[in-house]
Amino acid sequence: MKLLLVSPPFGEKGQMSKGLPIAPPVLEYLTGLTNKVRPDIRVELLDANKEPFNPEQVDADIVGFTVLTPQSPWAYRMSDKLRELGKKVVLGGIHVTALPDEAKAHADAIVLGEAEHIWKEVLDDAESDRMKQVYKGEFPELTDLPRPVSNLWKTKYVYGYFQTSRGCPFSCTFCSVHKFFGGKVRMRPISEVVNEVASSKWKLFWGIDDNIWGVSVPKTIELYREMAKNVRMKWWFGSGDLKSVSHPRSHELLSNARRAGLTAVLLGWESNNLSSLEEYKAATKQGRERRDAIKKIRDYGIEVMLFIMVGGRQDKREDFDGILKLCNELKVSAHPVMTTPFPGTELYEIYKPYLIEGFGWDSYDGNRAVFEHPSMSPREREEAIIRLRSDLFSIPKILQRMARVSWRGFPMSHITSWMVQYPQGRAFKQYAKEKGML
Ligand code: B12
Repeated sequence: MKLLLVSPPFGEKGQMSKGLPIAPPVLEYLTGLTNKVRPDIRVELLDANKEPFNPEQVDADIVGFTVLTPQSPWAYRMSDKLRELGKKVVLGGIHVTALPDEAKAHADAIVLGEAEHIWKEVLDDAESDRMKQVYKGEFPELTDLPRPVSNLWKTKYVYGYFQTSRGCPFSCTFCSVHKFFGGKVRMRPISEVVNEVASSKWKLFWGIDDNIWGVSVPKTIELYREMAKNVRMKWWFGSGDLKSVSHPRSHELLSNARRAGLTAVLLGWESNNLSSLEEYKAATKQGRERRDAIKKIRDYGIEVMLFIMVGGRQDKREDFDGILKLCNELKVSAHPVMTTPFPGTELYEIYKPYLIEGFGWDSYDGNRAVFEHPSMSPREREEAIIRLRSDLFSIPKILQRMARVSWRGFPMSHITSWMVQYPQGRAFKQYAKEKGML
């Protein structure tokens, strides 16, 4: 049996984001899982951000799509066509789990939650033509996970990935993770993570944990120590909370992180507006001294980028400029996204009465204003975020920020600083051009 796994394109109407440097982790992982449970099945991968996808040319018995919310309209369209052509389609991922009834209408089978315990049964059933409509995954223990398979790509990437944990103890209202992966954090055995990274073909990685150090500071220190000992000449970046940086063992945490190859961290600043932070239930994970945390991390030679939402119902017009001011003061960059209430989250329920009709899921991409705001029109908010992004990423500003990273991180943290800032600036500019704002 032949299996094709597809990662749908990001972008409003399914246009390709060719520049994405990250190999889709989930496809590499599902290939590893397939090889483990059904080694006889031939797997092919397709990243529709980089390669055109034509259902008529698919040479596989079964096609699996991984689906995030903004990808769902494209994935559904392609699934419908494939099914007309007699192919079997399986859908999985966060959006499918959040809205199973919607997804079910476009597939022979859907997989809810994590696939580890259920994938063999899906493949066996597909082969013997008795697929169920819905398969429910469980929260697996993260021991002995299959390794990602990185050698099937037809296109080029800069970063591979590794994952050390799933689940999150925080329950921020905007985030899908708590519900999907559960509030109990599961960690992989340290030796398995270290061996996987050490033997991977990749030199650069995205550590895709939701919080690279917030799960348990002592355990994370242990992980970083082992990485520093056993992984040579590999570097990575990831997302982290601010609170852990004020842990009594923060010196050990940060010095070992640097030695383990951490070059940059995307810090969950979440919002610059305190009422929004409350609405997002994200205040507790911030720590009290969030500005000091940034300086502290950089002093260890690790670059920082703030992950910030803006345009929420509690935000004000001046919050857009506030982000620019914050970044200019701290000489730090940010990745600002429009507040988006994803289905299945608490924020979705809070914002439901204000959602604007006529927006498809492809508009839930972090660029569009999909709900009514008490004082700003959707257009005002969309223009404000485009302006903010283009103000943030001029070349002199990028260089100024790079210079703020301590020389302890030279050269890889400085290179990473450029690599996470410059392409983003270019992509934001391109988007502004498409919207007729440049
Ligand atoms: C890596 C990542 C990305 C990468 C993707 C890289 C790539 N090329 O694919 C990038 C940076 C591109 C990205 C972008 C975005 N992301 Co993102 N991302 C993640 C992250 C950190 C990890 C996902 C991952 O790869 N996990 C590893 C794999 C192995 O696990 P998995 O995907 O969960 O898969 C398991 C199951 O879900 C299931 N499964 C999944 N797919 C399938 C398919 C089949 C057929 C089967 C059987 C099973 C199955 O099986 C797997 C094993 O159990 C998650 C956070 C998280 N914890 O999930 C957010 C996350 C998925 N992202 C999210 C969001 C919101 C976005 C953006 C929209 C952000 C934005 N701009 O606002 C953009 C989308 C871009 C756009 N313009 O549309 C949300 C999703 C919300 C939603 N409802 O869709 C998440 C959950 C973050 C969050 N905290 O809420 N992201």
